[in-house]
Amino acid sequence: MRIAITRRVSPAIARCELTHLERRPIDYERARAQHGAYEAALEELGCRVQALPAEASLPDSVFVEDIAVVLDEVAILTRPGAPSRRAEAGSLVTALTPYRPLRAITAPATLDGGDVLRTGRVLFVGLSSRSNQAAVDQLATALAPYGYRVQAVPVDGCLHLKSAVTQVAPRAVLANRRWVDVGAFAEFAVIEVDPDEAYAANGLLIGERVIYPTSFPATARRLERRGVAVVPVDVTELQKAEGAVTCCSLIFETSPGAQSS
Ligand code: CIR
Repeated sequence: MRIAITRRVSPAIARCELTHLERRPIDYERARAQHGAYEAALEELGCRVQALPAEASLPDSVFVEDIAVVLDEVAILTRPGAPSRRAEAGSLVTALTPYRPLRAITAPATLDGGDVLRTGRVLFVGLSSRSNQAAVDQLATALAPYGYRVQAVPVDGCLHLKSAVTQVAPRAVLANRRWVDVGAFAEFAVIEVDPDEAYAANGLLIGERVIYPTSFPATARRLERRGVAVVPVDVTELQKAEGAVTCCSLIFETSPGAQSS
């Protein structure tokens, strides 16, 4: 069975971290409704959604992806680059414990899950304002026994590696080349975002379909022309918090050895 762990939008989301965006008012009720529709899309794609309650004092806690990297054999708790986000781990530890043994990234390493793009047995890890080389080294050491290779990828101009590139098909990635050198992804066909849609590289591949924001219609058309089936979701309020579609869930298979994405 495929699980998607989510967390309901914090009533404090207006105080979220922002790095590349200007602060704009966030309509909390609308954000909650959009998040609910996102969870419905996860269910439509076969996930059993396990929704954690909102955390009143943790503004960014809806973005659960940043707090853990869940692999088939083990889950790695990150040490988020923004200190304000480090308390988000608590309830996720409780949620993940039944499914995986847990390991943790420790200081001086910092890592946001948004910087980790897994394709098969390779983890591409963004070197960003949130994630550093020490985290790459710790991940490589922790995961080598399971046969994973960890490859650092510098990102520049955006928050996370997965702001710049995500996998959208078994052999294709969607990328904004202004923010990442796609040389690391030589085994993949590269679909480029529309030049007017800089933030459009984040899609969430589940099975054979991609949950994708309605706010990037030109890039969505590019995906569809390349045979990628898009499941549209309106996440405009979460985007004001510098969030995207991968960051609102942790998706994995319950049975060991199954492919998680
Ligand atoms: C932050 O700056 O940490 C949040 N406001 C947004 C995190 C988005 N996470 C993601 O895309 N993986």
